[in-house]
Parts: sequence; structure tokens; C-alpha cells
Amino acid sequence: MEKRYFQPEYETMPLDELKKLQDEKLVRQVKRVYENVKYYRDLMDKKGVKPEDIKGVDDLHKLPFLKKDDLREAYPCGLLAAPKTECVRIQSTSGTTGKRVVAFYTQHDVDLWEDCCARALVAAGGNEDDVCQVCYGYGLFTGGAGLHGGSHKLGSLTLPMSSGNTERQIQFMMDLESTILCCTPSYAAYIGETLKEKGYKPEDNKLRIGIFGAEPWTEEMRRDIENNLGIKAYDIYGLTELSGPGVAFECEEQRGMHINEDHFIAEVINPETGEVLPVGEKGELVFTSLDKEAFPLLRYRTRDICILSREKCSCGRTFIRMTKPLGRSDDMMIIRGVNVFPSQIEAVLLNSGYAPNYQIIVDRVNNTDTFDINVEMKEDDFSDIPINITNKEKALQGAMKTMLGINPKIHLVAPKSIERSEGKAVRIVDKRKRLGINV
Ligand code: DLL
Repeated sequence: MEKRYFQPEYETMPLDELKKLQDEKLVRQVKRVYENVKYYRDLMDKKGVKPEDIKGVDDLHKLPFLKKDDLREAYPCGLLAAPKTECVRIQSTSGTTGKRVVAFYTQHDVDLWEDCCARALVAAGGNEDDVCQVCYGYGLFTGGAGLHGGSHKLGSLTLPMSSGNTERQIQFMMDLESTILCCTPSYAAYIGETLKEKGYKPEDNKLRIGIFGAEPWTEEMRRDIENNLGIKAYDIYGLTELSGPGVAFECEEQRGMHINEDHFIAEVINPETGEVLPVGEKGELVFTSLDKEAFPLLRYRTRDICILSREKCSCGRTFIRMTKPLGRSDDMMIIRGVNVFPSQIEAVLLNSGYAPNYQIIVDRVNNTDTFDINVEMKEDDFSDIPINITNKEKALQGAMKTMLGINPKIHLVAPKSIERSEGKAVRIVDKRKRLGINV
């Protein structure tokens, strides 16, 4: 059955009503946070702001920002605004010091998140007759749980595949006639290539829609995936701290992602000064979550650089649109959909007895990210026999996998062979830039 919106009353709400709704929700949320979250109350007190000073969205700029460092400092429960006993779920993302960011959800929060994902599925043309194959990772990562919940809400038949085991993905896709594919764009490209290698043509599968996000991808990649799989591919954006996928999603126009503004207020700021920029200017995206009960972040700095647009959209949605992230204002890399910080790599090296002389080389070959780390050996190891070096590389690889969640290729190289820099060390060589990917 043709559906245009999942919750039209919100998705197409006239802008003046939307603003009023945001005003009301913001006033309520600030009061709740001030009363329940000591960490944020202290920040507000330090800035001399009281809940009464916030009368609506126009006063938002008065509130202090929250950064990822605050989340680490308050780990694990310091930003909880509801009793832990009322929470029903956590999800988590990787962090630089091994301390992960943990986000909590009440049942209401899970519901709201799943609604957002259902909106994304419907905006891409999904409906209850679809067979939705979810091959984002399940577990702590939000991709699997989010799209799974959205697909249930919509009433599609959900295939909870998780990522990996491409043979099985293809078998289920064919046998159960999947019509929607949800995964990272690089995994979608890989599935497309594998299908081709196996001799399948795009028309041999029943897929019609792809919901791809969690990592940067380009328009060229979109076209490749669309051609190889015979689908229309839609972008979806989100982050664990705010719920997960579905904070913003593409509609049939495929020109930017609509932000679910009834739940999240978006601002763009100058990352250096914190100054709020007018809509249309490029800067760091900041979100305030209006409805979350357990983990309601106010003015959370995403480090994602983007541009917002209020231009009217032919799909009828009134929600503001954001461009794809155009880069990040920190050094986080997204490799095979996993967030990786150089400081995590450094921590593993130091713990394993190596000096922090290393270089990370990331590339994308056949639509899959490659991830290599060159690490300088200690003088003692240098004279070692090759098998010992191989064993050391394996041990380091294991330690990296435990810290990062993905496997880099480790290459132990001669002492002093990595070029020293007089300024900032060049730790990261991200060759994906040559493909136009906004890393
Ligand atoms: O990646 C949530 C997600 C899952 C989104 C599945 C879409 C699909 P985190 O692991 O917390 O959450 O990583 C969040 O990933 O700040 C962006 O830098 C990046 N990111 C997310 N979506 C996109 C996208 C999930 N569509 C971080 N394009 C964010 C580019 C994206 N980057």
C-alpha cells in the first residue's frame, strides 16, 4: 500500500506550529534536566542560566554546550535524567580512552527512536508489505536495533541479519525476497559486487530500496550501488548520543536529509567560537533532544560539519534538511562504519610497550575500507627473527581489535622509519579523500 508519511501530523506540520511545539517541549525539557541532572545543572549554574531564562527556541543559545568529553566525564550514569530502574536499554559507541559513551533509553525513548526509523523507511517508499533485511550490526551499535525497531513499527517483515556472512545474506535475500536493504553503504556495495560475481543480474533480486548510513559516502557510490542492486538508495543519519539512526533521513527528492524536528532542534555553530550561524552557513551541527527521558542531551556538539536548508521540499515535509556530513571537526575516523580515534590506537601501542610512532593508512578498495597501521619497532625487536615479528604483529592486531572493534593490518616497521614532523605529526593518511569522500 502506498504511504507517504509515517506520522504526517508531525512530518508536515506548518512551521509556526512546529516552532510552538519546540518552544513548549524545550521549556519542559530544560526544567527536567536542570532538576534531574546535576552535571548539566552545574554547567548552567556556571554560565548563570536558570530554567526560567529559557522561554523557547530563541533562548536556546543561552544554554551551555555538551561535548563528547562531558559524556566521558559523566560516564556511565552522570547524565541520566531518569532513574536507572526506569531504563530498559543501553546502546553504546566507541570512545577514545576505552571508556565508551553509553546512552540510556526508557521504553518511551525506544518508541520515539523506532518512530524516527519508521519515518525514514516510509520516506524512502517502504510499507507494511515490504521485507526488510537489516544487516547493520546488532548489539551495542545502534544501527541494527534502530532499523529493526523501525521496520517492526511499520509492520514490514523484518530479517534481523546483523552484518557479515555475506553468503547467508544473499541466500536470505533471494529466498525470502527482501525488498529493503539496511546496512552501511560500503557493505551494500560489497553485497552488490558479490551478487555480480555470483552471476546475478540486478533484476534477479526483489530489492527496491536501500537505507544506508553511519559512514560518509558519495553520490558516485550511490549510483554504483543503485545500478548494481537495481534499487533506489537513501541516506540516513544519526548518532548514538541522540538515539541512533533516524535523527535525519532522505525523502524521494534525495536532496539532503530531513531532521526530525519535533524531537530534535538543530543548530549550526562556528566550531572555533561556538557562535550560532545563520541557516545556510557551513558549521558544526549541534542537537538538542526535546523528548528523550533517560538521556536528554541539550546542545550536544556532534563534531559533524554540515549545512542546513529551509528550502521547501516537494515531498511535503516541513522539517529542515541537512547536507551529508561534509567532514568532522575532530580527528574521528569512520572505518567500515566503526568510529575510530587515533588516541585509542595510541593507548593500545603504549599499553603494549611500543612508542607512539605510528601512521594510520585508510583507503577504500572495491568499496571496502582498508585499514593499515605502520608501527615502529623498538630497537631490540628490530633484530628479531621474522616469525617473532609476525607473532608480535598478530598480538598487536588482537589488542587493536579488542579496543576498536575492527581489525587493522599491523605492519611493524624499522625504528625511525616513520617520517618525523616538525609540526603536527601526520598520523592519518586517509586516501579515501581521492574518491571525494568527506572524511
Ligand atoms: O552511526 C548511527 C547510525 C546507524 C546512523 C545506522 C545511520 C545508520 P554512531 O556510531 O554513534 O552512530 O556514529 C555517529 O557517524 O556523528 C557521523 O559522523 C557518522 N554518520 C552517521 N550517519 C552518517 C551518514 C551511528 N549518513 C557518527 N553519513 C556521526 C555520514 C554519518 N556520516
